[in-house]
Amino acid sequence: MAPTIGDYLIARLHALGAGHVFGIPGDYVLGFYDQLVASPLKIINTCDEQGAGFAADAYARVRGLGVVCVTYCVGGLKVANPTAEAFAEKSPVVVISGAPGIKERLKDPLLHHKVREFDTQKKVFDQITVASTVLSDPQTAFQEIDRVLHAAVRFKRPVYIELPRDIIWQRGIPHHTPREVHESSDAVVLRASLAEAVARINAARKPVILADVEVHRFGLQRDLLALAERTNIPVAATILGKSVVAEHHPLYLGVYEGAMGREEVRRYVESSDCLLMPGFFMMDINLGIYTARLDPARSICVTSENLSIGHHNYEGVRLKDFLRGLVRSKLRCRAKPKLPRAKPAPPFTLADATRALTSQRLFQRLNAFLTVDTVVVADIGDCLFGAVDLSIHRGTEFLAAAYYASMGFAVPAAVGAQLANPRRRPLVLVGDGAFQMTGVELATAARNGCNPIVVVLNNDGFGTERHIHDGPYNDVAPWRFHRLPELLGTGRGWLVKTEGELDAALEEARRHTQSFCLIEVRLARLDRSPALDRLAKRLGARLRAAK
Ligand SMILES: Cc1ncc(C[n+]2csc(CCOP(=O)(O)OP(=O)(O)O)c2C)c(N)n1
Ligand SMILES: [Mg+2]
Repeated sequence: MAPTIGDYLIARLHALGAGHVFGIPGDYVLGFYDQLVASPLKIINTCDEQGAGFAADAYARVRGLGVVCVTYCVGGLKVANPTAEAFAEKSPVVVISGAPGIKERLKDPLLHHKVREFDTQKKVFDQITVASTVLSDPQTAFQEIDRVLHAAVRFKRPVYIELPRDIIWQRGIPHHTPREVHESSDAVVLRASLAEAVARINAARKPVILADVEVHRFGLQRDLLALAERTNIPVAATILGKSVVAEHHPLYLGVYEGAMGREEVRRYVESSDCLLMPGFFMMDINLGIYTARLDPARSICVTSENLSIGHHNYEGVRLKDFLRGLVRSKLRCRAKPKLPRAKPAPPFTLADATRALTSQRLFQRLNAFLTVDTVVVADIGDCLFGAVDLSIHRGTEFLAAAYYASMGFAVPAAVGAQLANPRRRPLVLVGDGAFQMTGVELATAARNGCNPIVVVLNNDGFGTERHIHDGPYNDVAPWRFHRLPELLGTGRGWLVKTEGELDAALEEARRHTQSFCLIEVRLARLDRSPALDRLAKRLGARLRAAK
């Protein structure tokens, strides 16, 4: 007998690597929640659907597929923002929404949660996913599930599956086997593109690899490393690609972000006569808010969507085939390049324990705190700018929504990241403003045995915005963040104002592994990290020069 549609969906999600489903139920999806309870997938109830969306996004980045399951419109539309983020930053999240049954829709009644038409929510998700479906017909439901899930995995972008509540118990067609889709490159075009790329790279005096987000999403870190090590071509990463290469690797140059980043990295990358840019997207953040000077004529840009070498475009070449093809090609091995090394972070010494903390000293101390088991999860704000200078030990250990830049990502994302890989303990960096949006998801962390260390950078409001343009709208209510454990009945909190207090709190937090730790760090209102300072100064200088 064929499985029910709900069970088939669950089986496919599980087969594709998902072990958890984030969300909040409602009457339109309760039946499917019952099917989930009886399945190998574990339900993670969050405090709010937006938190579930961010958690699923982080889970997908770490594990390859994330799932969020919510009720119709009131839940679904709250997940629209994290889904938009997953789309913009290439994260394969499956959004499952319950919905009124097909039979209930006859005569177009006004059922609760309906906005305008029955397909209003579906239309919204059509804009922010790569594939979407309403499972309205048992005859086609299995194929539809296959089609949509394949798109998530193929394009590393979110998809939407709507489950009318009367469909989940119905059975699909018998003897259905999921379609395995293997897409391969056009062999002739692949050969021609590799020939041109190899010739360019071999002829180049100073080739550089600039690796971005898709290397991580398509799991090509090892291939990238093999390419670099075979040829001794140095590797820089974008902010979105930060940590695709272990940052202690001898061929690692640093984060490239135009004028926003370290000057030596900028100069090295921009003076390259052959830039290989795997998985690179020309977004303003990667381009250092358009301060980047990258010449397309000297670039080899390859993504899951297209391939261009100089001004030549090649159709039908897959990113993986191209990168692996390069590794197998006759690329010449060069002498080890002399790289402009970042000055090693000065060992953190506590000269004066009573000195008031600054953002600069905070990040110096945090740099010394990282281990190979840490995953850094940064929110938007000065915590992200400061985090760019942290030195991440192994691959895949830095998570941030640096491009879409929605505040409130970090705390729920830490829950998703830790459930996806329980061997890593998250270090969450989040501003006071962003924490007020989703920090309550620490309750979800506690409930599910997660133990992130959360550093709240409390600078009394929207600090980043104060540096751009200040006004009373950048103030936030003063919370006693460190007392959240009292409310939640678990976790530990510290309020730190001095270097000595920070030092002690971090060491205690390292030892306190049984629940979450929340370290509220008081900073001066207009304090800023060295990275944000660099950005402000460089942009200021450029603006003056342009006058
Ligand atoms: C959801 C959302 N709302 C508004 C913004 C605009 N925004 C960008 S940074 C910022 C201030 C962040 O404040 P906080 O979290 O305290 O960090 P800080 O800048 O003080 O370091 C705001 C409001 C945003 N990026 N995302
Ligand atoms: Mg702030």
